Amino acid sequence: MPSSAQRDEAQSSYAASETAQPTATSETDAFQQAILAKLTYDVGTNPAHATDHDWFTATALAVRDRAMDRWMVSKGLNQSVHKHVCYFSLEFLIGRLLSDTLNNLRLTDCARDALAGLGVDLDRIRTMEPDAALGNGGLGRLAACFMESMASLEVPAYGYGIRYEHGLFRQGLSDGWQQELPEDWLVRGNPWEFERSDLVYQVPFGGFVEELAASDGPARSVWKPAETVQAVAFDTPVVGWRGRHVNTLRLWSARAAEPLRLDAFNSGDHVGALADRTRAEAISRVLYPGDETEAGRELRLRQEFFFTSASLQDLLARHTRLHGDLQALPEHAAIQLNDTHPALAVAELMRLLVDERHLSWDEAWAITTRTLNYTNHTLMPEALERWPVSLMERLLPRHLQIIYHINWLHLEPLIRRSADVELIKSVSVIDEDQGRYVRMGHLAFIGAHKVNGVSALHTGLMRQTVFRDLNALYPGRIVNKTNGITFRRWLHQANPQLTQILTQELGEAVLDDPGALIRLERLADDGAFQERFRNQRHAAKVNLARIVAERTGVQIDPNALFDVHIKRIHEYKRQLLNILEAVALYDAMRSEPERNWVPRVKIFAGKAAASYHRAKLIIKLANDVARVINSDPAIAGRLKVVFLPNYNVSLAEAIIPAADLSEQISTAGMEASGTGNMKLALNGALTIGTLDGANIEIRECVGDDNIFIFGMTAEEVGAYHKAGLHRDRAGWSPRFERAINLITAGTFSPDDPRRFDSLAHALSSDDTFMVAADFDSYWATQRRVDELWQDPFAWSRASVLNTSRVGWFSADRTIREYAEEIWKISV
Ligand code: 26V
Repeated sequence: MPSSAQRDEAQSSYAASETAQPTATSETDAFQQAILAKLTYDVGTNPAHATDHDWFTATALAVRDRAMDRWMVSKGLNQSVHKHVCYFSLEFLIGRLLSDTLNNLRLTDCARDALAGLGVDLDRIRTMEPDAALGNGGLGRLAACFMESMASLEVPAYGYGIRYEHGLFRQGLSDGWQQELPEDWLVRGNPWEFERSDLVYQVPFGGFVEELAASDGPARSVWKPAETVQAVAFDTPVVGWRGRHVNTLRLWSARAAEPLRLDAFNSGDHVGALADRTRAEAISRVLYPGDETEAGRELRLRQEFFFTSASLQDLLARHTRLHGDLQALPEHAAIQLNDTHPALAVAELMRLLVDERHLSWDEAWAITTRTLNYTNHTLMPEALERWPVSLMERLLPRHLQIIYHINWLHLEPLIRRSADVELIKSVSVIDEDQGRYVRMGHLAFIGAHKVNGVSALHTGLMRQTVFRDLNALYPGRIVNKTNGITFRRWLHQANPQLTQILTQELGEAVLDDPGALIRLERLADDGAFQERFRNQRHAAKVNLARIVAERTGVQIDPNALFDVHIKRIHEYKRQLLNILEAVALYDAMRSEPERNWVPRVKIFAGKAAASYHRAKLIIKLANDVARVINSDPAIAGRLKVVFLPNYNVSLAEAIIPAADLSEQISTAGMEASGTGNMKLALNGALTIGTLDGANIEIRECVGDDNIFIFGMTAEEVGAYHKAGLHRDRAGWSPRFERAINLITAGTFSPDDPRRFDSLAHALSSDDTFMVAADFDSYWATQRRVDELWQDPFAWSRASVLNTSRVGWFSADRTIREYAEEIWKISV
């Protein structure tokens, strides 16, 4: 961080403009003029003809202008300061930026008034902005929260990633089946970004390596690539809280070195003339939606190397320009690898330092391992990245050599002290069990200064499982950094009504210090306060009910318990367990219609990877179950099931403030952390969850009485698997059996009674995710939820206590911990 003298100097130009604060109205007038000028001179229209989208663009451009001075100051600061962060991530799931930026610049009211004066509604035009969906789920959203938090804490940082032309697919539903539709966020332009057409790096691929003998020293390796793709920078300002600091999100777009082969074009081959260009530009065409298919894998590796190489070249160019001496790189930059997607950074930084800057191997290795850090986000074996050696050899021959050498230096001491073969196999970067693969997690681990997990449980499991032997070789390298969320987006902006109550009760300070939330505790038992709290929640539920009606045609009662399960659809996240509970509840309601059932709406939203057939079948099941339950008069609307299509950041912002119950029911040991769990608890939802990921830490904060924990622990899941019990359906309870039978009897799919047989069969032959094993505990816990709901005072108390006690999950806390323990930057 800069010294105060540095900061003062860097900010002096800005301070001059700050001294003459305009009055509120003149500020509104000025802003109105700015919007009109943008509308006329940049959008090229006038108020009489402007569409909502035109107004959005003009407003965004006017807002962006307000961040420019501070951006320039911050940049100056970033370059003069001791150290900055480079956050390398293949995903940034940003969502919309207008409200975020307005809110952080404290310009929301000003913009609202300015637009109102022009007859334009801010809340309407803000929905014109497409979500920047440059990510799949938790990992990408975490990167977006971290960017906002780093800017807010004035941690100098660059986010580095890919400017995908098409983000995550839009999800449509056709007869309850997921359809993937192309996403087109850039078609109408992106008012936030700046194309830096002068900031271009060459990224090489393929070819071969030549060994050049040198008379005066060791042979040098020279990579002769077959192909070069250009990386063009696009910068987006990331405005921190109160506009104090603005960081840069730098996304790379791929461009062919030669846009057109004129000879081919002139000879009439109009398609062939563009072939190289198409191939090069494919790199930044589309985000990978999770689990890759074989055919697409090569492109994914090209994406990973493309952005890693461009980002490192950019960092080295900046460092050389500002500081000269490469040995000092670790004092000026900390690189955080968001999962293994940028793990090639280990080999690429070595290549740049050794081959291109002619440092010795040992010097380069010291710099590399002092600069890089790696965050692991999953231990699921099928999600651990590994690349076939053959593919790596073809695409990145020099990197494969470097990786082999790194691996040799890493294994050689073990071989020398004749460590056992199993140990050597387990810590080797090359997996040779079936075919030969490069293990990217191992590569990142070996090349990193610190390696972190994202919750206490997950970090513990890293030490015990995937990285056990590496942890023993490099003790102390693994640290925990429990995830966090930015409260600016997930509380202040998504839930202005709750925020208003908080500022009224706790003062404006609560906006700056999440720790202040704890002072809400004293109001948890206050009847009058509870009523205000409930009214605010009710309004959010009315709003969600409107959205549900618009998008699904289903009418839901805002007085019912809103039970929310929103996240990617995956077997380990166990949406199936929740649907089965809905079926069992439906069954129970039908058998005892006279009972005093708690009215409940089960709300699902989430996307399945396009090639994940079972996840897509689960979506179909949710929709089939919903159709039957919602139209059955026998249960008198006391249970409703809805599947809201196209879950994204913006939809999350509408659902979260309206949730009463938060479903965090992953098989214990499988969800690294979760962050939706934090967002929902912060907004007053009670969690029903397993002892998994950050749920454990949420329980520690909110207290046992204010969370519903059920099911097996991670340890018990392990033991259950070991004993083979997951293959035994003998333990099924009658209630679970009945729910399964209803499904396999075609109750919900009369048009195709066998539709869900594969799901039922999987549960009975290999219940990997413990759906059957945890069902009874889940059912019983849901009935405890019903019981508490029937006591509005007790429920509201627990809800208020959730909001007040989860301040610790602010991403500001997480970033402070990274800064202190990993990056060595003082905040
Ligand atoms: C998992 C799997 C599981 C098996 C098949 C394919 C597949 C593909 C991707 C993933 C997850 C990738 C990494 C990820 O997004 N992890 C999430 O990171 C969040 C932020 O740290 C964390 O809160 C989530 O628990 C974790 O799943």
